[in-house]
Amino acid sequence: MSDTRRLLLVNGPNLNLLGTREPEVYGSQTLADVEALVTATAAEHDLEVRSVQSNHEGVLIDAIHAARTDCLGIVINPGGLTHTSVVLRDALTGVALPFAEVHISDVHAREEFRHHSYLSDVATTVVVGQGVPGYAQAVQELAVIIEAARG
Ligand code: CA2
Repeated sequence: MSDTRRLLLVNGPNLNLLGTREPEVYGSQTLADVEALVTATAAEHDLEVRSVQSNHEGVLIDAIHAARTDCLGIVINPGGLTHTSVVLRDALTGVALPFAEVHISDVHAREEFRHHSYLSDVATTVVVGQGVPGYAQAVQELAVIIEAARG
């Protein structure tokens, strides 16, 4: 177990396209902006951040497994995998780290197929429809929970 206080930030499929299209749904900020916001917010809580974005489910799962030994929690926007992926759920429950599920858009106000998440009932906290600032909210909520758990 590492002594470094670190969070894993996970962004799933297609989130590399943030800021390039659909600004009416996802805003105009880029993935780099998201990663900078999360890093700055985590630093306020004396936490480092390791960021991963991938369009491949297995890459995300490997990153989550690696976090088991050297991260204190996970902030994840699983993208469309939210609505399909039992294996992502199993990876997150398997590592037993607190995790925050983030959605930029209000998934509950969109198509029916976006209303169900395979993660929400096992997430430590869920932040939906707050735009990119929702990632900062997720870090803050997770940091409080991590501190409480460490005593
Ligand atoms: O609202 C969110 O953050 C979502 O997780 C984003 C996913 C979507 O499938 C979920 O239902 C809700 C889609 C990510 C794709 O992001 C793009 C961003 C800009 C342009 C195109 C795609």
